[in-house]
Formats: sequence, structure tokens, C-alpha cells
Amino acid sequence: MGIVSRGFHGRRPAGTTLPPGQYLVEDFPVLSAGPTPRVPLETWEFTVTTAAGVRHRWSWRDLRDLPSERPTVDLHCVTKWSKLATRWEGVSLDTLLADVDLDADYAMVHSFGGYTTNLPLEDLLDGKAWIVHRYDGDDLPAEHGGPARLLVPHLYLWKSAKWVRGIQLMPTDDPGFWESLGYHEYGDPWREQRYQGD
Ligand SMILES: Nc1nc2c(c(=O)[nH]1)N[C@H]1C(S)=C(S)[C@@H](COP(=O)(O)O)O[C@H]1N2
Ligand SMILES: [Mo]
Repeated sequence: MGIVSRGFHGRRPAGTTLPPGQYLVEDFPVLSAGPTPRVPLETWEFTVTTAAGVRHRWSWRDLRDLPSERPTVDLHCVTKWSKLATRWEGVSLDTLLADVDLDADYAMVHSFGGYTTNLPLEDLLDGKAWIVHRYDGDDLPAEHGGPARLLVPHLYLWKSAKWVRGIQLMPTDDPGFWESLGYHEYGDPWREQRYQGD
């Protein structure tokens, strides 16, 4: 399919390209809290579990057979680097969640390797988030989250879980990995929500 999206910019003030406290980079830094998991495509699967406990599964083939989009988006890391106009390809969460019971307010994103991050369910919907499998015209490199990662660019990049494995829908906002270590539960770069209480 392939539509072009400029992505979603939280509360971006007119005429501003960088959120407060951020600086521009041209390279693409790698930030991983642990070793890079290697996930063979034959065993890869992505699951969504509803708040009622119903589990939906997609194999790699299932994911690749869905219509994909090509968002071009700015990335903002809480360690203060930003990278503008990055080009991705992947499946919108709107597509993946189309037939899923969305009676839940929050989501916990799980990665191969054990990383987790939480966010409101509405931040995954309405063209704001994708499961991406290509970056800048190539398959997504393992160090940047390949075979597939979540991309939710309107929040700090720690919310964009690499090596994504599944999403658990939940009634409450439980903290993920960095959130339980003092990072902000929401993480809007335009409001500089780096740490709890910001
Ligand atoms: N599974 C997993 N996802 C993760 C991380 C991680 O350690 N493990 N780090 C997060 C953080 S803090 C950032 S800034 C981005 C970095 O993505 P990059 O390495 O592609 O730049 O991935 C996020 N997603
Ligand atoms: Mo980060």
C-alpha cells in the first residue's frame, strides 16, 4: 500500500523543530539496556492480549501480508539527541488492532529479551504508532530492533520497544522497565517529561 505520513507531533509549537533540551544528531545512536536478542523469522510471533485475556497472534508471514505504511518521523531520545525525518516501513497499530477488543485504557509493550514499556492505549491508535520492519530502505538492523520494533515517535524513544514481541492491554497504567526506574510514565518530549514528576 505505502502511504506517506509526516507522523504525529504531540504539542509541537509552530515553527519549532526540536523539543526543549534536545540537540540534533546525523548518525543513529544505538541504545540497548541488554544484549541484542536474535529472533529467527520462523519462530517470530507478535501477540496482542486483550484485558479480558483473549490472545491474538501474528506470524512473520501474517505481519508481512498486512498493508504497510511508510512513515517519515522525528525521533527524540530522553538522553537528549534527536534525529529528524527518519524513514520507516511497517504496519500501523490501527491495522493490527482493527479486530481486537479495545476495552482497556493502557498497554504494556513486551520485547524479546524482557524489556517492557507502558503507554496509554490511545497513543497507539489513530496513525500514531507502527510495528516497523524496515528502516531507510533496508530490513531493520538487529541493533535497532530488528526483525521488528514498535515506533511511537510522538513520545521519547524509550517507548519505541525494540524486538517487539507483544502488547498486553490493561485497565491500569503499570510501569515498564525504565518507568519503574524513575522515568516518566508518559514521556512527551514537547512537555519535557523525562522523569517522574516532570
Ligand atoms: N527492547 C528494547 N527496546 C528499547 C530499548 C532497550 O533497551 N530494549 N531501549 C530504548 C531506548 S532508551 C531508546 S533511546 C531506543 C533506542 O533505539 P535505537 O537503539 O534504535 O536508537 O530504544 C528503546 N527501545
Ligand atoms: Mo533512550
